[in-house]
Amino acid sequence: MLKNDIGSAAAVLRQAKRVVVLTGAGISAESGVPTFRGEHGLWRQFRAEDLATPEAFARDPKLVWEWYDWRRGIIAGVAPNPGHVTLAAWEKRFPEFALITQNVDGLHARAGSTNLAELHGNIWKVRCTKDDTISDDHSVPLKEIPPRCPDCGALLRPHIVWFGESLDSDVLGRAFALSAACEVMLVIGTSALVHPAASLPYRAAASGAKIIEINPTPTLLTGEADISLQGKAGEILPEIERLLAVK
Ligand code: BV8
Repeated sequence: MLKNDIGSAAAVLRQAKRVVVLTGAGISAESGVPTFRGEHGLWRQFRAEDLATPEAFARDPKLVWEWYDWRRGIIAGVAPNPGHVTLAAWEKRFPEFALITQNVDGLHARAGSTNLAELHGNIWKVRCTKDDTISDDHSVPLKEIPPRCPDCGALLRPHIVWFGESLDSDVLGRAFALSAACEVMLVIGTSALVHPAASLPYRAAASGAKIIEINPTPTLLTGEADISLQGKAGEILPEIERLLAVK
């Protein structure tokens, strides 16, 4: 077991050519986006099964869209934090760098990340429930709730993966391939509860990758990590970058 300190993490990363990062809601917490399961988490006020499922949407599309419209309003008012910015810069620092996110807030892309896999979709994209056409919709607030397809009039849904729905097979296949091929995987700001995303670090470890976790609190993954840095991503990531920048 390597030492749980930033210096050890920087030493491991300094040797690495193929680095993959998996993020969850915690990477956006310091931007002001509520996480799901923390004490101020989204699920504290709502029940996931009442909102983030196809059944909930079929039962009450207006309620589900009111929830997403409220979240879009919060996200529209925030900015990427130093954690997002550092990860975007790391696309140039490492010969092979890829970012896999469970987040739907679009903040990694806004920070400049381009080699990005969004496992659970994107809150700024909508999908026609009739023909699956995907389009961008950045209107805040939504022009109408629930929104309808301008072409066919069918309900639009968030282009987001709900519980009980399969992830896009190409995106998931790429995420597993990246996990299997990396030398180091950083797992940042996730409770490591939601599958299949939560199995990616185990896939990486099975191929011999070093696992570095960044999270203020222990998670289901902490016992498996080679290095566990207990703290905030927006503070720890810039600190690691400072150490890597020293030749
Ligand atoms: C699927 C979209 C096949 C909604 C989301 C038992 C075993 C295995 C699987 C299952 C099972 N029972 C049920 C399942 C399937 C289910 C699942 O995994 N359920 C869990 C809850 C057990 N999975 C699915 O349904 C997936 N599909 O399996 O398809 C299938 C098909 C048909 C039938 C069955 C199966 C679909 C999963 C996607 C669901 N959609 N989101 C929306 O966003 O509106 S998941 C939701 O949780 C978010 O996307 C989020 O990304 C994800 C994970 O949460 P986290 O990101 O980890 O956030 P969380 O709040 O939990 O944790 C934040 C962490 O940050 C904390 O640890 C905190 O300490 C830390 N933190 C806080 N501040 C900071 C910080 N870290 C760093 N810095 C800080 N400053």
